[in-house]
Amino acid sequence: MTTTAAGAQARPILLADYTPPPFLVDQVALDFDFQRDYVLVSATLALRRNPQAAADAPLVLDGEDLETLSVAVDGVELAAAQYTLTATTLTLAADAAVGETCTLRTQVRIRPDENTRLSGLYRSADGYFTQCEAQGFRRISWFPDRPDVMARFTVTLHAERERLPVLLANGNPVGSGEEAPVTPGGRARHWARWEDPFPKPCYLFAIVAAKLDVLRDEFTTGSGRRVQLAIYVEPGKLDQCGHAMAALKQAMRWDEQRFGLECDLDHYMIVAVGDFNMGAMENKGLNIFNTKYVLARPDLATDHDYEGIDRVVAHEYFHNWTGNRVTCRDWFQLSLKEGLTVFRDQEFGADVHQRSVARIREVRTLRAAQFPEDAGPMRHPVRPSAYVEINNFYTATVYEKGAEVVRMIHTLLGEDAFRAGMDLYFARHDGQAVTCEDFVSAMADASNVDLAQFMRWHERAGTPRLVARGQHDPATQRYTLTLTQLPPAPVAGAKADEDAVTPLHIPVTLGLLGADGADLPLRLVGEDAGAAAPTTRTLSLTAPTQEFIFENIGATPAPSLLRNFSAPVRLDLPASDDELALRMAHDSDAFNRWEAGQQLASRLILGAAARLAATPDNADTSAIAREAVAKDWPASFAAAAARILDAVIDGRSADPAFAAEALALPSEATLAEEMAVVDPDALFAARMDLRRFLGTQLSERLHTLYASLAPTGAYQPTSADAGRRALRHLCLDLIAAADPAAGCALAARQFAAADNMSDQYAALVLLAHHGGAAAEQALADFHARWRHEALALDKWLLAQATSRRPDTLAVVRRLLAHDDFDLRNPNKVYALLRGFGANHVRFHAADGAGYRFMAEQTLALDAINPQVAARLARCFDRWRRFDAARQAQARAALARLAAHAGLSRDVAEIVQRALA
Ligand code: B3K
Ligand code: ZN
Repeated sequence: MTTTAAGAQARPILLADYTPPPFLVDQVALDFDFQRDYVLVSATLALRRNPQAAADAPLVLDGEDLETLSVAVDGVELAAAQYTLTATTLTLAADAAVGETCTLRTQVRIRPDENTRLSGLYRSADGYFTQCEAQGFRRISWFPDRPDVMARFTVTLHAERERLPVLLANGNPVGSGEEAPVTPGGRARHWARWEDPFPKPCYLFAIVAAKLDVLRDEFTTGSGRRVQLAIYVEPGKLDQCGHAMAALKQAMRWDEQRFGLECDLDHYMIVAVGDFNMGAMENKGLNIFNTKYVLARPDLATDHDYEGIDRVVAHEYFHNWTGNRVTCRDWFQLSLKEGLTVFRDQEFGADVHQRSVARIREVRTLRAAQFPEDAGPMRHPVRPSAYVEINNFYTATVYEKGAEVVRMIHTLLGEDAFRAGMDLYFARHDGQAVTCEDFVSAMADASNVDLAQFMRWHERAGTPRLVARGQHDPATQRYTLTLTQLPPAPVAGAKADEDAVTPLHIPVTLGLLGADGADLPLRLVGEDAGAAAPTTRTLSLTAPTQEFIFENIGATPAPSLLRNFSAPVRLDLPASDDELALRMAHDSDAFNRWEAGQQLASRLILGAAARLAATPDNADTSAIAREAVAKDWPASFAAAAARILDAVIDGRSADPAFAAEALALPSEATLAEEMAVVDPDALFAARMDLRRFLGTQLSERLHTLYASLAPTGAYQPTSADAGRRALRHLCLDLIAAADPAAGCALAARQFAAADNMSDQYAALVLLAHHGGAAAEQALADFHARWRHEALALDKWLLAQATSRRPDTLAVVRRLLAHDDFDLRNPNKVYALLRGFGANHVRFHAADGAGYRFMAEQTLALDAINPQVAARLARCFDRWRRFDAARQAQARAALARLAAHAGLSRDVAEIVQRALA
């Protein structure tokens, strides 16, 4: 055995370098022996040379932090000279008797108790859990750790019965029993064996050995197959699993009805764990979930949490087809499974909740997270072409923009042809590891729609711009709409995308509104005059510029473009305030009704922020500055908002959830993207003042609604009830914006009286923004009541970290030392540290204290959990968009990070891109 040092400098991995795996694994038998301080892992791999690969390629396996005890081929232990070990590879020498096929057996020792990265096998509380995607399996055993190697797994687990009574793995239980203690008179042990009948890539491998309670249920599929369902949780939490179980069954039924996809398993298990890097993981038949997406009880989970559980449970279940049955050839294709599965969970959410509001929320997230990513240092196409650390590419672009790309195909093809495309995709590729092209080809072939040009969406980074100009000709009664696509705006520090000049295929769904706000029939010149003209239709923009001429348009219409947000682009369409108000009131497309209001609000806030920024001492939000802003708020905006509230008050609109979305102003992060130089203080002051203006103007209505929307019965997490609560909380927020004393008094009462976490948490957040004795009291009460509920404590941290109060950083620093904070727990880090990073005005404080703090915490965390640390480092993404003084502070903080000798590959990639 020879040992060499690991490659010092991480090189980027390129999509262009893909080659098929030299060896395939047909079968793998794994044996886990849990001892007190370590685990022995024996792996027996039935290997076969891949006929698609070079015939003389050596056998190289991936590994990380493995203590190799033995290596044997076909039952014969290898001599040290017959293999080479590095920190990350095991290479068999040419004379190691690896022929066309062989059996390789390795034995390693791993130490999950010391694994703070939460990748591979690790310990959390009283048990052991795994996370293998993307490359965690190599931290468990030597293996070709790549998704295009799919093997059948048999897993045997051995452990002390008392300490680790539950032993789980993917697939079906095939045996279990007692085992003799390790030492005579020692603790009783047991074993269990699982067999997964489906070949799978090792990133879908999972085991659990822990002390857990279980909630069981059963689901009978459309064709009569009975599936045993189980949700495993920390002892004592069974009363918090019911909602997740109901969501699972609802998702299983929905996938049968909407996509004709049935569960292929006999056992479907979900295990909840409190230490988990992300939301959940779709391991075949053995999903492992962050407790945040499993546990719920009315007094502990908000409406938002309940909906999150629905969506994530569904998402992981849907992966069983889109991801597991058909998986990715390589990690560049990640969006093949993630974009598609997000689209599926979005559609599930829309079907079971409220479609229009679901779409609005999706676009809010896209604009707050993906648009900035697309315009910053981490910008990358839906299918990236290079990465240093793949875990850095589980991004809003791969997930959310990836889902938009799938949605555009759905829009272009229509539901029936899209479904035919899905059917063809499974017919062709079931059991395979494939590429984004394979998916798009199935869609094109099933529909006869040419998607060759559309494919460019996968390769293009940045948010395209769509310029729309309309011209009405009274003489011919024609309306000409000229659509022009422009490449994404150039990004500071990034080289221009040379390819961005070739046009994309952009679906533009539109309507035209008459003066009364009603939809006009849309007939393009040359179309059959006899057929009924639709009032909403989708145009395909495929050239750089195209004209669309509509007939029989009597007067200049108000165009309603990108209905339902038909493409993830930035729209440049001039519209007067009056036109926006008309669309806000009348657009038949709910999304665009909301959109018009958002545009109007953005325009007002950005205008005011610019005026404030131009006033000296703009950090001053004193009365004079506020008054200067306030004078300019138009009464028409308040009137439009009043109409929306009136419709709820007088019962014309049964849609409080929509009203809440319509009245919620765009976030600072979204608005900042529209500023040439971001002035966070001016932005904050302007946005706050518009809230104050609305609160003042609508005061009576807000109080009326706050009272009339009060809960009438026991809490139900239905979308109807959640919508009422959302609007009521918004009313309270605006009341407090206008009259902090009155708002806080109401909030304190709501906090004390609440029988559910939604009401309680909304009140807590509001109080935390305002501070003072009532806030202190509420925070203390909340902590005292929920000190034994980890997820509630996360809320307690988050409410403080996101507080608008000027002393928030000092509070966050104090909380770092609190017994209930733990840097090793990702949920705590996300609540306190990432929560603070998302606190726009406080994180971007002019003195750079927020930046220094975040750099320091990123570094501390990097030594523990690089994946989560890299996510924290992303807080710096937009630093170049601020003024010179802030830039200097941010650059210095980033440079300090970059200079750190032991920086992980994960954080280094983020920091280097930020500084590039
Ligand atoms: N596929 C996982 C994400 C894995 C993240 C690895 N860093 C969860 C999901 O998207 O369903
Ligand atoms: Zn996913």
